Amino acid sequence: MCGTCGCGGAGDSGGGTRIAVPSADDGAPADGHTRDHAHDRTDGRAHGHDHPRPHAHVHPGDLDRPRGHPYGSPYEEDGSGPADRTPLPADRAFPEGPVRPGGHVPADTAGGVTVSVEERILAKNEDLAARNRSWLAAHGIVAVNLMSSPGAGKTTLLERTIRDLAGRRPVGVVEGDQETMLDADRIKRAGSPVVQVNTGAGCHLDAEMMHGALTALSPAAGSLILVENVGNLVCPALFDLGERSKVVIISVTEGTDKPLKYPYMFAGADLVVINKLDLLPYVDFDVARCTAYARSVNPDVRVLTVSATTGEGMDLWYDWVAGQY
Ligand SMILES: Nc1nc2c(ncn2[C@@H]2O[C@H](COP(=O)(O)OP(=O)(O)OP(=O)(O)O)[C@@H](O)[C@H]2O)c(=O)[nH]1
Ligand SMILES: [Zn+2]
Ligand SMILES: [Zn+2]
Repeated sequence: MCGTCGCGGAGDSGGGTRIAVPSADDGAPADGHTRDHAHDRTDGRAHGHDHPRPHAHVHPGDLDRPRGHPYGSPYEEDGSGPADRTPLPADRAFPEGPVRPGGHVPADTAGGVTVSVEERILAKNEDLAARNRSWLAAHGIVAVNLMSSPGAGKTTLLERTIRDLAGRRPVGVVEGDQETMLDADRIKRAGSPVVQVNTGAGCHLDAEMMHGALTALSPAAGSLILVENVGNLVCPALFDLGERSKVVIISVTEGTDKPLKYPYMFAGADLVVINKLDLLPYVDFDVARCTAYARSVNPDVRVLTVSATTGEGMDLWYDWVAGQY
């Protein structure tokens, strides 16, 4: 369970995370069940145990891990990745590294230094995110983290983006959801390689999950990696994944005031996409005011208006993506 936001199965400790690739039966009915091989956590080892009350803990191996080579990853010692920038061979895949030996110690006593659990979890996440970021940069891969409340239209926007960008550049998708392969199945049907990260009770993706997903995806140099975070306007804002950019999607059915009510999410965004523009005539939503609210917490943020179902405004989104390279 994550000591930072209180959710289970994510962050530094506890079980529950599964990383899986949709099965080969392309176009199979989306039954909502996780298929193929799924692992508990990204290291492939079950790590379940109960605590009488929530507390975070660290694993000695995490503290001792050499800085230059994270947990048996595809990264090279200097974090740059293979020099030829080719996709990573499967036999160099991440999960078998020396991560997370058994046993644990309370976070606030490890090393004899008192550090708040939140600081420790976020510091560890930032370390892993930095490794993700340098590896992505070394391969010319741009990762964009899409965040929104549930149902704002992230997957719909991804489906259209995959279809519209087909042939222009390789696109891979990391799908974050608490349960099911539903979104991954949709993405696969749209034609893109996809890895599903099920966070169990967890309410956000973190840098370790991103690392596991990137390893499973093994993207080609120059790819665009679109990350669909867990539908949640709160916790994902805390966790850097090592992405190039953060995008918040808000739909016109959610209310004009969202940037004021969830300021951290909007303050950290590089782009705000206002979706479901086709529904504007039917709802009480003020685009100009919502934009002003977003800018009140993030003065320079770009704001685009789109309809992921009709395609209106999507060209501006593609222009923005192209500008990330
Ligand atoms: N009218 C309209 N409906 C949309 C638009 N984009 C998405 N939807 C609908 O909104 C609903 C939710 O869309 P999804 O793409 O699944 O939303 P999501 O953000 O991926 O949802 P979670 O993964 O659960 O967080 C679906 O019924 C979509 O068809 C849009 O631009 N206009
Ligand atoms: Zn949370
Ligand atoms: Zn979705």
